[in-house]
Amino acid sequence: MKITGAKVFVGGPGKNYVTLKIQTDQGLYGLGDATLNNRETLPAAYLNDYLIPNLIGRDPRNSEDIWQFFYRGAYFRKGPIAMAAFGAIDMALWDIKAKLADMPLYQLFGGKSREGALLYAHATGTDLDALLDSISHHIEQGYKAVRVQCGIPGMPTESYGVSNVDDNNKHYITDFSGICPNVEIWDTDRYLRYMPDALIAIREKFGVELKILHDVHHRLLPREAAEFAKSIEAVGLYWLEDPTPAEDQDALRLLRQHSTVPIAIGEVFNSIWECNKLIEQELIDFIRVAVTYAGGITHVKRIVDLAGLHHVRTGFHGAPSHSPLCMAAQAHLNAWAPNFGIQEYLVLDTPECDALFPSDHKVEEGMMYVSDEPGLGVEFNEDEASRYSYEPGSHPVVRLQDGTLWNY
Ligand code: CS2
Ligand code: MG
Repeated sequence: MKITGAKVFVGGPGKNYVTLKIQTDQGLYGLGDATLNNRETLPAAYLNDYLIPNLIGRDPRNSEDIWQFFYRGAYFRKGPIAMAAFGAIDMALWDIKAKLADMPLYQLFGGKSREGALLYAHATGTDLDALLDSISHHIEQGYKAVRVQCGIPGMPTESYGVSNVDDNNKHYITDFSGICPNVEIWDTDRYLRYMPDALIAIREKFGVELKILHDVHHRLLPREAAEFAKSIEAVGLYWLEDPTPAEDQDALRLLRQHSTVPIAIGEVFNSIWECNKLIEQELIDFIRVAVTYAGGITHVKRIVDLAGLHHVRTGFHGAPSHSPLCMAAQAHLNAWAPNFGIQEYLVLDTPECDALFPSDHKVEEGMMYVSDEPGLGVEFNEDEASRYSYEPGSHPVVRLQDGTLWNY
């Protein structure tokens, strides 16, 4: 069996999905996602200029050797652009392998450990009342776990994750007005004074059953993160996400010394070499990598297995920028992983998105049910794809009030 060709498509309904289609001499094809949010043209160029010419003629069943060939063969290792491009190839090769076996992908990992995978949705409000309404809305939809992000009184601009749109599909983390980012202003003191009481009010209103998550988005210093975590112990958070930028991984020890709040980190990681210390030293409780950004199924499965040895559960990244292909790869891992925790999920199933990526993966009552179709269980409609092209967009950048650049 041989790979005969591969094509990259960039674009989608309100998002620049980077979709790879690998064709074989047996008519079977595989699909993968290389969408690196707000840098989408770069993995596409890496695929077109370097990787696809090296794929032609190879046996697609040798997905491990192909992964090693590209990873080691690049000489310069890791990095989000390369790993997203490898990730798309790897996903597509697993798709082909499972189609050859005529099995849904999760069967190749070891079958199902659960029927449905717990999801969490994003609740957001420019103030606490609006956030409480947004949480109620998600509970009415059946969600049992909700990430809560709230506007902070007196903060000069909205904080991370806050949107005044009630349309869950609005991709509030990308501004499509151009390639140059807007500036948001951050004030740690206001956040630390306001957010603990807001979280306590949320717990009081919704009771003990609701799983509450909160994302600090790398904004606190280690000592501040320890203070914050200590002050919200009574809330009983399901997780506190990215309390500090995780480059300085030893800093998390301070947080651990002062609090037992579960910590989730890893959405910006792209290799096991960024996860291994946090996992082996049990400095985190949930690993947040995404199958796209972290080199595909082959590499992420290694991370999941390592995490399983250290009581660390999965909480894969599921921002709106991940295409249904990445979400499908994660759905198959979620069905299997013995150390599955939760999956982030933002509603993707607009009619336009469904037309581009038809599938019967299902979301019901805050749970995801994996498709039983062979392979990843997602199709790609190339006629639909021809309606879309790349649109320049950007994340905001964050500055302190005195102008100092901070972490978005
Ligand atoms: C976020 C992300 O989903 C999350 O937890 O932190 O949406 C993040 O802001 C984006 O993926 C950045 O591209
Ligand atoms: Mg996050």
